[in-house]
Amino acid sequence: MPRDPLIALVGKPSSGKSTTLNSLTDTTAKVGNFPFTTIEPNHAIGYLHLPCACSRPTLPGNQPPQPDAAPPLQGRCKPNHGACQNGTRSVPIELLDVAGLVPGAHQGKGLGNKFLDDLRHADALIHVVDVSGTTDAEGKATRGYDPSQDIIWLRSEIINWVLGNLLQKWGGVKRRHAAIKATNLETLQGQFSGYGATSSIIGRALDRLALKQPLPDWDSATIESVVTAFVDDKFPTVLALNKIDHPDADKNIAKIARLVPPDRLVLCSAISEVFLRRLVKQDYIRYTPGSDSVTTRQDEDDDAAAAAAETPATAQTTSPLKPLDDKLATRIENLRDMVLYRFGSTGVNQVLTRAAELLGLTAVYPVRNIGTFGSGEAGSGSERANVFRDCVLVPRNSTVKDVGRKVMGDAPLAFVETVGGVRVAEDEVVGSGWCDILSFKVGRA
Ligand SMILES: Nc1nc2c(ncn2[C@@H]2O[C@H](COP(=O)(O)OP(=O)(O)O)[C@@H](O)[C@H]2O)c(=O)[nH]1
Ligand SMILES: [Mg+2]
Repeated sequence: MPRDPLIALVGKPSSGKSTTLNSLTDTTAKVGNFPFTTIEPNHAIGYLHLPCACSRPTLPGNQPPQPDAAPPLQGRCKPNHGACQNGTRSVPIELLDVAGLVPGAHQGKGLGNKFLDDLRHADALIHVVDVSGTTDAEGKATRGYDPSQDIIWLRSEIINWVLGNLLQKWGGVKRRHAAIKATNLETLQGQFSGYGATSSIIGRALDRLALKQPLPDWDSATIESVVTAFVDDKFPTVLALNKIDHPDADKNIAKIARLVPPDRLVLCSAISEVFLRRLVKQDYIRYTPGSDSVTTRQDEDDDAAAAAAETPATAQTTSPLKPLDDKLATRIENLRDMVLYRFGSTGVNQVLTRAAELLGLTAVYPVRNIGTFGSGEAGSGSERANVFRDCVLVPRNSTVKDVGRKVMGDAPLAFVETVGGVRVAEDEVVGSGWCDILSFKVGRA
């Protein structure tokens, strides 16, 4: 059955991996049971924020459109996993916290080879980079370190790890390749299957290189170029430039931005997100994760006083939030200035969104009843109560059939319907807003 996507956080020690992971996993939204059966110790569940199908105005159930009224389906959207708030859905996604990597990791430095092995099943990486320059390559405290170095050496550690594993066996690989008259693709697939590589990933890497010589004649530079092309395709990487709240961050960000394509970069301050969410839990502030605004008791009291001055007849209300001491008030003021006003948000939600974009993840909503989008059988009375209970994330170019296998397992499909009861072919490719609400009917057609 197709696996669920897995995104791994990598980086040197003290770059902020654990803080970033906390900021992605600890959501204030209501959380259901995890959809994943086994959660290993270094695995966690993050939440990807997406516009939910329930808020599409064109869907039956949301029509006729009423000006200013929320789409009626939104009020009945009750995800089994994650949450849906005002049409924004939090979809659970599995994350892997890889222990800190240091230069020389592929040779075993800092147990690096063991940690690299954890990456085998990752579909994408989030490289958490400390852009404050206050930690060196080993993660020790310093000042003025150039974090663009980390981007270079970490990528080469991953390449050298895969390369080392391949070269160890290269003699035997070559002999077998010649003996069974295998194609390059077949031989490499055998070698790279342990990294969860598909033949299309390996095929793309080989196509890009357009190599002329047969595999047994490859020199070491050619082998390295094959591994590099494979790694870049198998482990697409988002750079989470973390600690943007630090005064030294700007010049380091500017340097990295000159070296890396913009779709691979996200600026973030994980510690700011963790701090804000803690204050929300303690009733000090109002803050919606991902937004640029924080409201304190002082703000609410000021607003209430202004409102009362305009309409003196109404009684002035006081904010239910707790008052802040000077230290907290100053910290929030700094965070507003250094992070929220300058960058528009703490950035952590975009880190995950960007990784999902690199993978081309599409949200698909399997429903029992294509007329109501409910999960109950027609006529059971419950079919209208809850809509869009399920949402699965599938990779780019997945077909209706792929989704069917993921949702229904090996059960034979009679037919599949989408919005309006329209039948769809099993080889139709699903996309956002296209064949992404599906009802699978089991049995003989
Ligand atoms: N200024 C600042 N410090 C951060 C940020 N994120 C993490 N840190 C600090 O960096 C240190 C290492 O963080 P941690 O998450 O444990 O790093 P890990 O070793 O990569 O898991 C801790 O002292 C954090 O408080 C951030 O966004 N800004
Ligand atoms: Mg850690």
